[in-house]
Amino acid sequence: MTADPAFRADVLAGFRMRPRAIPARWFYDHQGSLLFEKITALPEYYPTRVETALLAAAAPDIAEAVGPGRAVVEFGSGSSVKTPHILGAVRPAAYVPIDISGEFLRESAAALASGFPRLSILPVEADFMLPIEPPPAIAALPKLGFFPGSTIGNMVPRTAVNLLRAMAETLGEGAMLLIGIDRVKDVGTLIAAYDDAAGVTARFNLNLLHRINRELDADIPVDGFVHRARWNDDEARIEMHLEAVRDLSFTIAGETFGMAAGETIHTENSHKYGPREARLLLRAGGWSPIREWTDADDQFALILAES
Ligand code: AVI
Repeated sequence: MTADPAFRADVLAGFRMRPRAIPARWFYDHQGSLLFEKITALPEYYPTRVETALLAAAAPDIAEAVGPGRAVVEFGSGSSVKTPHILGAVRPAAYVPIDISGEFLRESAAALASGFPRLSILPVEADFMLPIEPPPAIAALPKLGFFPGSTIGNMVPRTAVNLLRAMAETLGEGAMLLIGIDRVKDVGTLIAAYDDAAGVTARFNLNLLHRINRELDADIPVDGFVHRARWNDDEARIEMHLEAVRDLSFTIAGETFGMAAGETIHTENSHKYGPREARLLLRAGGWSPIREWTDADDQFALILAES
């Protein structure tokens, strides 16, 4: 398999720097995407369950606040459980899923088409971190952006603000945005969600090393690493790391690296936001929050904002 040059560059740069770090977006090869799907069904991983229930319960309110005749633009591939709730409630004029993976886009568009046979589905294969020209067919329609899953939490706040601004540009005048944001909560619940008893999140994290071995001609001894999930209170985020359990030496694309026992590779941030911080983040990104829905335990928030 020919490796993605950006993956190769990020991995080599990530192993050369201190502390070592690799961007979380590289988790999602085919195997990683399957493992993430498993994570969303774990008893400890509350975000998917709570957000889906919230969407179902708030759907009539959301439809009323959003009004008729909008095109729904979803950032990231449509999840099979969440998207139908929003499409069923809002009854949009068109649905535009945006994703960097054409394979995922085609799969999710096909799955939705059978449930919404009369809906015009216009997939766009693109990196949604940058402003995108929407398909001409929806140019004149007001838009509702949909960004569930607290994916915004995987970005450091500065990147999150840039993304929110890019979304405002993509969606144009009079747009609204419905975004899912995970809340700060007790550390025990958070750690359990990112270090589950069945070890699925550990496999998800370690799969990054398997992927490097598979795609970058590397010989990392994966059994020399363990999964770690930590709460960073200063940054209000869960961090995932891969920690070397013994002194290690390996090569990646012809370059030799050494790691001492206890050294880690930082592989993911998952920022959590309190109610005020979430609203501040949206405002910094050019959006004014207008409605908010949370579950009874205030675990997760769905926020509707206008540009
Ligand atoms: C995709 N993203 C919102 C997940 C999260 O909760 O930060 C990724 C994840 N990493 C470990 N478990 C789930």
